[in-house]
Amino acid sequence: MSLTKKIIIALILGVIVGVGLSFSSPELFAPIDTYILNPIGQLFLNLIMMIVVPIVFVSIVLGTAGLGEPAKLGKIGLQTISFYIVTTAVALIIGLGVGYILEPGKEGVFDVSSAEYEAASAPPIMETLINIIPTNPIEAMTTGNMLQIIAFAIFIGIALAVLGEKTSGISRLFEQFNEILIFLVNLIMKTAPYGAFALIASAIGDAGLDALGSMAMYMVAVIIALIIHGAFTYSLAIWGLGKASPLKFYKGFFPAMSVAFSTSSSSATLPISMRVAQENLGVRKSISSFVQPLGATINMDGTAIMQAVATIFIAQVYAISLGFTDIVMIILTATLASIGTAGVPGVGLIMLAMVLNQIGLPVEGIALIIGVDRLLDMLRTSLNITGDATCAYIISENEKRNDSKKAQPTI
Ligand code: DAS
Repeated sequence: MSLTKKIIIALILGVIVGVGLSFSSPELFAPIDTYILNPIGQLFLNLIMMIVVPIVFVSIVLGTAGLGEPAKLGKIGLQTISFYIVTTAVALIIGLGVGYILEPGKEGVFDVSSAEYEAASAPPIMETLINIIPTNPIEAMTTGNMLQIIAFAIFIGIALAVLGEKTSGISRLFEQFNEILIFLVNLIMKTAPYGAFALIASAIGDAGLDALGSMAMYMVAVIIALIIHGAFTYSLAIWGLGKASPLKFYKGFFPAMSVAFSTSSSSATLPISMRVAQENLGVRKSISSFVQPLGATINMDGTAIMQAVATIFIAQVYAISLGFTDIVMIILTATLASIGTAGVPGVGLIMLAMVLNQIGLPVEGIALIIGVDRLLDMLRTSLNITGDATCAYIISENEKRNDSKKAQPTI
């Protein structure tokens, strides 16, 4: 049986067990979660997080060096950043539109008097952009500062590309280290069904179905916006920009989406999403190794959609009307905010606090949505990594077409 089928079965069983546990008493759920589900889920997460920093560093070095001359790196980099910014802005507009149309905040009767939320501090955006260049690359690696790791790896990759033969031994070393990491990814992937089962059973069992009731409209609004963005924006981009088949893309990329769904972490899923993009979709290694790690850190369309819907929802619950400038500020802040945060579970809420602060909405409104956020995080993380792979797929398909045109003999 294929790994994809095993993961799908594991997810279905996980949902069934999770729903069953959500009806059970806390006395029954707690020990099952503490001694079975959580340890299995955490072990799986730790296994993939163990190789994230080395695989991001080595992939970006090889990806950057593999692109060859810095001019090509500049071209691919510009295409990548532009695609990420435009699709994030589109995601926000879709989220805002669905939030205005469905009005999730007007449906339920929400008791805001007891709502309180301590926003985790997030660095100002300008500070984040300046700090992309690490003063201590080793510290960046030990602390898992993904943007700084990526920046340092790009410099190393450019040096290897320019120095060429002089550093061929080092390049070979990176390539052999990459082989080791790919072997470990394949080994860890074999445990994915078990990890997926445990993580989703624990998340659903913990959220409880009562939390889903009052937040149903909010969840429906987020899910509809996620589906619209995935089904239309990405499909249109693959078809229009990549001249490729969206259906082939989604069929091939599904295994990575299912791992993102169960881990709720773009960073943790990165090793697997790169392997799946390269092996199932034929994305060139040099492009996948550059575009996807960058995207896992700075491109989070699913998160942007949650932030847009949540902002409209909180404004509606507190009966605060948003003007045109507020809407523009939401789009700008959320687009920039996604650049500075790593792809780990729950980071979307930290960024949401930044957006709410920026437009003067009560941050304690986050307390209303926190109960269902873990479940929505699974879905939006799947979309986050899909946006990264969409960009890599489009660029790779176009590069292949350009190269084949150049190879054709001119008559
Ligand atoms: N879980 C985050 C990620 O890994 C997304 C989020 O928290 O919104 O992409």
